[in-house]
Amino acid sequence: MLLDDPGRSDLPSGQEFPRPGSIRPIELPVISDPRGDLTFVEGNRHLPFDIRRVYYLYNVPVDSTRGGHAHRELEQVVFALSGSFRITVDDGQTRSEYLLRDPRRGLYINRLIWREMDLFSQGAVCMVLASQPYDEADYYRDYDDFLKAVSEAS
Ligand code: T46
Repeated sequence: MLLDDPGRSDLPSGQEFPRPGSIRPIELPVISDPRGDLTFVEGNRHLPFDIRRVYYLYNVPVDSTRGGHAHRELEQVVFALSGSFRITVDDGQTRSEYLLRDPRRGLYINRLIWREMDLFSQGAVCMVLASQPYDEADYYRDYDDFLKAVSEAS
């Protein structure tokens, strides 16, 4: 699936907090003029969390595979700031693939979602906005441990 569908730039008021294991496209605003495009993001406005960490992947070899884990609590939104890559997300029952290639359109990934990233284009830059600081203890890096956690949460 391409993240090219129009989405929302703001969460409607009163919207329920996303359930664990949920995934959804996020569309950010853009202000365009002859000087170029400007996109901005504010925590708790365009995303359903406070942004407590930003990291980015770059100089990624085109045959690289990243991810291969899920998080206990962390929520994230993943963007392709430049170039493109595929992200495969798995809630323990269903796997979906997204091609990220538009810096305005990201993918929100709640806790308890397994993710893998590959098919990086030359020069791709992936930016991730995260709800928590880095904590290795928050990772499920073993797929069976992840499935067990999903079944315990449901
Ligand atoms: C995710 C995908 C999209 C840190 O020290 N601080 C950090 O904030 C991060 C993200 C990583 N690290 C260390 C941990 C490892 O020693 O950097 C090393 C590589 O991390 P990892 O193998 O987890 O990188 P990816 O690209 O496979 O996964 C990352 C995130 O970890 C993950 O949450 O969703 O990007």
